[in-house]
Amino acid sequence: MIVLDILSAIWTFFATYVLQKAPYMVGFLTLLGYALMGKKWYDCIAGTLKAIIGMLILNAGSSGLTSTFRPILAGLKDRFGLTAAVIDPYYGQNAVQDAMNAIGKSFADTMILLLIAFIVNILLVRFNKITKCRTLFTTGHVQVQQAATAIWLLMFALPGLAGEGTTVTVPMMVVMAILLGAYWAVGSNLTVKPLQELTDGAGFGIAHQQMFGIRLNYWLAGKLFGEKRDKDGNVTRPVKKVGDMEMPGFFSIFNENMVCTAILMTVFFGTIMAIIGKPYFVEYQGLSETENFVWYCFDKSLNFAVYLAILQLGVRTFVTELTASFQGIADKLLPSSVPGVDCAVCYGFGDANAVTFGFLAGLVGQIVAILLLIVFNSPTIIICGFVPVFFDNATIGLVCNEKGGLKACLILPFISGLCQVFGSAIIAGWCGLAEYGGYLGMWDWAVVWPGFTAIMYYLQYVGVAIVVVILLAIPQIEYRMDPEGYFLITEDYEAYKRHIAAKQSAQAGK
Ligand code: ASC
Repeated sequence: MIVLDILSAIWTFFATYVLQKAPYMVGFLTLLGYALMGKKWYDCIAGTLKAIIGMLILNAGSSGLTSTFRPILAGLKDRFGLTAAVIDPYYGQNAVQDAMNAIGKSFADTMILLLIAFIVNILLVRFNKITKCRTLFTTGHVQVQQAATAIWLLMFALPGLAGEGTTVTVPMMVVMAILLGAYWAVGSNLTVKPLQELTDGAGFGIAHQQMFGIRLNYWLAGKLFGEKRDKDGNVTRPVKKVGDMEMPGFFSIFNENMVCTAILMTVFFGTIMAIIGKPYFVEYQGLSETENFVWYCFDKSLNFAVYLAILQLGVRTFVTELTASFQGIADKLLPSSVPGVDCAVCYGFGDANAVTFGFLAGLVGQIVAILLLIVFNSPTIIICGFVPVFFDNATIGLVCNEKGGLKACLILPFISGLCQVFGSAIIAGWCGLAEYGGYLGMWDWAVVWPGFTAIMYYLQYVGVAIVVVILLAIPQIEYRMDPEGYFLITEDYEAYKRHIAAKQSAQAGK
């Protein structure tokens, strides 16, 4: 008994302070990796601290962005007196909490769910010769948000499984663990190729909330806007990336990321803040009556560039530590694997301006979609939340720019913004979460999960099985498309590039 108590206490500590807190999870993996590589103890400590501090810096940037700009977007709702659901992971989590309270159910077993999910993830990667999964999730905070939304969607689709009692049933937990575990492993695995290409083999995937979105848009960017060659190998459709654009005269200042972000954000947020008006900021945001409102808007907008710079510094601080040490884990414990990390980590790679352009294109898409909902009298109105509109679309924009250039970086995030709003309006209205004021709203949860929910709603247990089979089949299909390159891409990126070049020249020779 005592042994069990001790084990349970250790687990609770680990789940609370490490698994759910990305900086410490990254630190833990760095320590483990370096230890497995047999590094000196003081090198292990130095590397671990650097990884933790880098992640904490990244968090300071991302939470600075969120806390500064979320109230501005949410202010639109109050300004127009809309009864609207805000799409944002934190609003979404609160909405689920309130909705569960309202029907007299409670779900307090997040820790157990995370434990099962973590084990499922490790097993899927450990046996990746069979499963073809190559990524270990390190972002517990998003897993908790997703677990909250998934439980509501499952209870909606399969009320029988939820049972009559006040707590969540064991069968429900099992189904949820299988579904979420498969989604996490398969989703983050899907991002390996786009991310290795973006970072030139830095050695990580994304473990976040737009993993299917990244892969689909990466594919679309290549198909619709990517480089094309004729039979002789001449380029017939070149790709002009954001970073290739040489702006003349005044416009050349846009080549500098900080200046570009500052100017564009001042124009965009300045307009939005002007529409909302000073009284809202006086009442809710601590602006004093006497302060100059134009200067206040200018100051807030400049902070976007500040937080983005902090975020990128965080990435530079920790990424090499994590990926270098992960080699130890890949060699000794989880072959051919890479860590799956927060989407913001990729903002340290590719063309920095693509982050800004992707975000703005997504914001325009969301605003257009919201106006359409209002014009067509939709029963559910959505309001943009900062986290989906920025973190999803900046990530998608960055990946699309790499594959399909500026056009892809603007058009695909714009469409993604439409999808986020329309998808969220449909699912949040249908499953009843809209009434509680929020929905998770990130790309996968606005597009992929509504699809899963519909399959399970109409086909019940058969639907659950179909969703699991679809998920598990995805890495198998990807593997079969390039069996030689599939594991090479994580094991030795330079060799992978040679493999792809050889494949391309063989094809051109045909
Ligand atoms: C999310 C979420 C956050 C941000 C962060 C981005 O989905 O809950 O706090 O994105 O992870 O860096």
